[in-house]
Amino acid sequence: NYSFFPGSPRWRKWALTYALLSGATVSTISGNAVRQAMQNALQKWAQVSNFTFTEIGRTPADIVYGFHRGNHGDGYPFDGPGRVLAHAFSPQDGRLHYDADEQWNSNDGSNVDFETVTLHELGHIFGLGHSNVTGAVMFPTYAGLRRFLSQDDIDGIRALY
Ligand code: TQI
Ligand code: CA
Ligand code: ZN
Ligand code: ZN
Repeated sequence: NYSFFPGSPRWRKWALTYALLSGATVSTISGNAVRQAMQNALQKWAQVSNFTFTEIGRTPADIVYGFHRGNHGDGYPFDGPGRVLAHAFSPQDGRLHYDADEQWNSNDGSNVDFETVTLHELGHIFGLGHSNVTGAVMFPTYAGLRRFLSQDDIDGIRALY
């Protein structure tokens, strides 16, 4: 089943803002494709919760996402192509980092699917830990495209909020 972070940290408001941090650039995916995939993933969580999301063109924002490579100053260095793809912090931190050294591609399933990873990392942003349900977005194994929330993910966010 779903899980929460220790102490069940959560957001204390429903209207969250988000912003794309201009950091490392990635050749395989455009800025617009990144923003579109983020919008799609946020929409899927919004459909099953009371959250609303508004993009703003500056920081600070509640959710700040962007690409970083190698050691990027938060104590959790990225590791080049493969293995760690992204990480996110628990509420109410809001940082979501993607490893700029991956073959990100929002449409090609043979590469790392940006929307799939985003859907998972947003779960962490909201306070969900990992699930042991195979097929849940919060199941901690990447196995290609997984762009829809499972009932377990929905039960998790509804139990937390
Ligand atoms: N990144 C890990 C993850 O997001 C980082 C991590 C490990 C983590 N333990 C954590 C983050 C506990 C928050 C709390 O799970 S990852 C997948 C999946 C990763 C993995 O790069 O390994 C996805 C990122 F689920 F497919 F394995 C995205 Cl979808
Ligand atoms: Ca990596
Ligand atoms: Zn980081
Ligand atoms: Zn995870």
